[in-house]
Amino acid sequence: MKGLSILVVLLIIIGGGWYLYKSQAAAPGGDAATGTMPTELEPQQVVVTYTDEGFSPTEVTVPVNATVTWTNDISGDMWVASAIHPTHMVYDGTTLSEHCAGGIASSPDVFDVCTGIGTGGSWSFTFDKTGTWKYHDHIATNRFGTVIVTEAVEEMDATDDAAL
Ligand SMILES: [Cu+2]
Repeated sequence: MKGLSILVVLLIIIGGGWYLYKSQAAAPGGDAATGTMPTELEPQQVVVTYTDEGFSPTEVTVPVNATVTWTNDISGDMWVASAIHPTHMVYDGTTLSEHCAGGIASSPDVFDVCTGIGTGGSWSFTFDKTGTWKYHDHIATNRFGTVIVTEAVEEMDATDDAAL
């Protein structure tokens, strides 16, 4: 019986020692793994200028959670809104009358200015959904643009390469 107790104590000591050895041995690998982990991407900022020729550039490609800012360089108002005119439902599934009640966007996730932005003014929107998002000027409905929102995979690969 005494022999068994000693054996159990020995096993605990050896087991504990092995565990400590394993955790310490694993620690440098863990740190290295953390070091090569891609750091969280800065949200990209992209500017689209609204000119007399339309949106410029007409199409932009950004990683998810990027913010696109439209600046109005025309003499009239600019009203950026999700496709499809006149309902503007494509981005978030709600209609213009639902998400722009009272001329104010019902949430920051509404891809619709919901009002006219005057000359020199700007409006920003952060895209948290991947996809190809077409938009137009709700005042001059023959003016179109596209924002392509991608997963941020390419940027992460670049970070990994830089770390190696
Ligand atoms: Cu419209």
